[in-house]
Amino acid sequence: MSTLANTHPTAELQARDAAHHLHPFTAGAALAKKGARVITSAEGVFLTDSDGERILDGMAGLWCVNIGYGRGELADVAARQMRELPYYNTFFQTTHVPAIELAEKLAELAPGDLNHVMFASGGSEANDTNLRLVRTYWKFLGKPEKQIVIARKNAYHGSTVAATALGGMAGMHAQGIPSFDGVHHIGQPDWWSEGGDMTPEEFGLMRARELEQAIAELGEDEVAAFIAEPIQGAGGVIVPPDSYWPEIQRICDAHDILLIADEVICGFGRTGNWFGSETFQIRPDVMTIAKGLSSGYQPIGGSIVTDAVAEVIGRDEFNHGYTYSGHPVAAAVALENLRILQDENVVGHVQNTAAPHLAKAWAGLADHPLVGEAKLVGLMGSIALTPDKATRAKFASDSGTVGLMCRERCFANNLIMRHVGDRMVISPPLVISPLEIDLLIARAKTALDETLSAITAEGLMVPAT
Ligand code: PXG
Repeated sequence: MSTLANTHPTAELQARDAAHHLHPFTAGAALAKKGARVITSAEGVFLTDSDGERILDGMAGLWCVNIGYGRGELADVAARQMRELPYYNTFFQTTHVPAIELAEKLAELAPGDLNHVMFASGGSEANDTNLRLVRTYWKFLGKPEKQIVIARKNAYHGSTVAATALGGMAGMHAQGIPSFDGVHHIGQPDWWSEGGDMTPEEFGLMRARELEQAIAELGEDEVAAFIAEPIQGAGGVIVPPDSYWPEIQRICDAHDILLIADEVICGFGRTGNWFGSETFQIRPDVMTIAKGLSSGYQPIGGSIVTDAVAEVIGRDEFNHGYTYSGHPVAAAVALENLRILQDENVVGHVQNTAAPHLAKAWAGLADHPLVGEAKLVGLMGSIALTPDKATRAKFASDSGTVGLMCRERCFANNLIMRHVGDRMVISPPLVISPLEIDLLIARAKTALDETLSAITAEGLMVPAT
C-alpha cells in the first residue's frame, strides 16, 4: 500500500482527491476543476503544502490548534494510551483512567460550579447532547412542557441535525432542515451590519431584550434554555456590545431559563481567559466544549454542567451517549494538551503578550480604505470590508464576492485568513509570537491592498443602494 508522502506531485494528489473525496461545505464540481490545496505537514503556526510553500495559519486549523502544530508530547501520549487501552466504553457502569482524569481536570478549569462532564467526539455531538439534556432536565424536574430552546440567527452550533437546527444559518436550514420543532431564533448582536442609527450599547440591549420578548410570546413554561456563543465565531467573529451579555444573564435568571454557552471556539484560551464565559462574566448552566480541548489533535468534545444540573439529570437514566464518549486516546491527548496550556501559561501569553501586540496592529487595519470596523478579543478577530465606512455600507456585489477575493489574496501571500461573507476573520494558534503576528499583519495588509486594487479595477468598490 502506498503512503501519501510529499514526493507525490500536487496535481496527482488533487486528481485522486477529486475522484473519491467529498469535502465538507464545498461545491465539489468547482473544487474538482480547481484542485484542493494539499497540506502535508505543520510546525508551530506554519503549514507546509505539497508545493513546499510555508503558510502562516491565521485560523489555527478550524479555530482549534490552540497549542500550535508539531507537539510531539501529544503523539507520545496517544501511542502510549493506544498500547495500554486503545478503547473501552463508558456505558454500563464502566470507566477508565483518562476519562476520570479529564473530567476532573475540566471541573477544576471550568468556572463556578461547572463540575460534571458528558463527553462527545466534537462540538456538534455535544450540542445534540445539550438539546436533549436540557429537555430531560426539565422533565425530571416535573416540568415536561419546558422544551423550546431559543437560539440566534447567524449562530453556528454544528452540522448534526439538532446542531444545525440550533444554529441560525439559513443556507444550512435550507438543506434538509426546513423546520425543527422546539427551536426558536432571535436576532444576533451584530451592530456593524444591523445596528442602523442606534449606538452599539442601545443595539446590544435591544437584541438581548428580544430574548425576553420571545420568552413572553412562547410562554416561560415552554422555554427550556437559551444557547449562544460568547462571541459568534463562524458567523464572522461578531463581538457583542458590552450591554448585551449582562442583560441576557439577567433575563435567563429572571425567567428560570437554562443558559448554554457554546464555548467550542471561545474556550481554552481563545478570548484571553480559559473560557469566553469568564471574559463576558456569564454564568452558564451548560457549556459546550470541543476544538481547543485537544487543540484538534484528537476529535473530542463535551458538555460541562453545573452541580445543580448534574443532580437533576442523575435522578433517572438519561438515555443518551456515543460509542466514543470519553474515548481513552482522545481523553489522554486532551489531558496532555491541557497540561501544556497550563504549564506553559499559554492563556497568560495570550492575555499579556500576544493579544495586546495584535490588538494594536489589528486596530490599525481600520485605517485601510477597504476596512470598516476591526474587532479583536483575545486572539479572535474580524474586519468588516466595506466600500464606504462612514455609512457602514455593504457592497453592491453579492455578499462574499469581495471577501472571497480577499481570502484568495491572503492565500497567495501565504496567509490563511477566512472570509465570512465580506468579513475577514482570524483565530491563530495561541502560541503565536509577536514576530509572527507582525508577519501576519504584513501579509494581511498586502492582501488588502491587492484586493482593493482588484475590486477597484473590476468596478466593485461600489456600495449597495
Ligand atoms: N459550536 C461552535 C460554536 C462551533 O464553532 C461547533 C459547535 C461544532 O463543532 P464540531 O466539532 O462538530 O465541528 C462549532 C464548529 C467555520 C467552521 O467555517 C466552524 C466550525 C466548524 C467547521 C467550520 O468557521 N465550528
